[in-house]
Amino acid sequence: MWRPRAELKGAYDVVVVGGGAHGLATAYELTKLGITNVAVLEKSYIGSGAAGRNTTILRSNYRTPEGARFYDASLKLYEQLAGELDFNLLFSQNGHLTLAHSDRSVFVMRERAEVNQLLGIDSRFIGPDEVRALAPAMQVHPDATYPIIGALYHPPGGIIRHDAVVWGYARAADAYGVHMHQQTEVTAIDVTDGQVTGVQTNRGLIGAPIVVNCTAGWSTLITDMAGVQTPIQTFPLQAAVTEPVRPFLDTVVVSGTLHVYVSQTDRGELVFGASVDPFASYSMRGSLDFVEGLAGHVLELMPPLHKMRLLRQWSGLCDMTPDYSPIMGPTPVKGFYVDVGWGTYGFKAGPVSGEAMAECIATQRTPEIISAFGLQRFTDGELVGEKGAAAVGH
Ligand code: PYC
Repeated sequence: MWRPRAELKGAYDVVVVGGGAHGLATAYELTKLGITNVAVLEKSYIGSGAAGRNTTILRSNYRTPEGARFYDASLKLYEQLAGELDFNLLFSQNGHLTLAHSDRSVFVMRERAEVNQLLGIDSRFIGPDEVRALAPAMQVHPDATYPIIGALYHPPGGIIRHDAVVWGYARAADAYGVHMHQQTEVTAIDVTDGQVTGVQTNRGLIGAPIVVNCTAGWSTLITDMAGVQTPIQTFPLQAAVTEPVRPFLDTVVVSGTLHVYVSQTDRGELVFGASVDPFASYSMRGSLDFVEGLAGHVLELMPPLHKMRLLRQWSGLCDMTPDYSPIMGPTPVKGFYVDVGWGTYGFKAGPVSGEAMAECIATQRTPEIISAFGLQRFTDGELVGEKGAAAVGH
């Protein structure tokens, strides 16, 4: 699908650090703007980090106008991405339900629905009868321990095959001349007089006037190398998948109160996720504690699943910012750009981030759509509070 190992040149116009959805989308979008002398450096294999570990949920029903507009632009790009990349991405756009189990969550969801509707995003608050019709396997009963009293319904939400997204972008970027270097780890970033001059790697030096940090999980280690500080803490996020069963769940179901989200893949497996682990760590080991809690919460929602067997569990790393919005754009070091701090939202934003970062680099101007997400906002106190739109309480 792409050249296994392109020649590592001594210099590129742009070096992208991170071979996930964001890094590859950025490289691909750069080529569309005529910048093709680009390298993507990936310390492991393409899609081995957050891009290949997330639970593949796409949605744009965010809480802030800045966030909702941004993620909606991404969703719209995802809708036509399979055609653009000529790669089947298995996008099942069958809707997304965020359950309300309390008056307070009804309030927050109604508020989100209003923000969404003002921006033209298909999102509305629905009552228990409609929830039952959309997800008949769910226990929508007033006597349940956590009764479902409504939901935020977002019809354009859904799931997409995450590794296909990565492979599709990688193939397209490669076809336009991008060099993808797997097993190539950045060990230092060279800065002279406040300007990036290149990166040092386990395979040698690479000169570049522009370096873009598109990593997730290790983003602070890369920004530190350039001498740029970001207010990010890294937490593990665990997930699990069951054996396949006949299709019974079309929509994505999320319960913040029960700290769980569930979807069914095209192959019939149920994919579950939960909150980030309660401690900052770079560990990617799964825990029994997580599976026990997860199983209990899933069964509260869907008791008939009690005989299903888990196939596998895994975890990834999430770079959490104080306001749950990303950090994107230029930094005080000239030529060093960041596309980081995605928390649990990164995969949804791959296409729009690629477009915005490529435009930012090519024009040397920050595109309007990411202007609220600059690093400077933490100094200016202009946060973009997106915690209220988190799938579950992190
Ligand atoms: O924000 O929808 C979401 C999400 C699901 C899993 C992680 N984040």
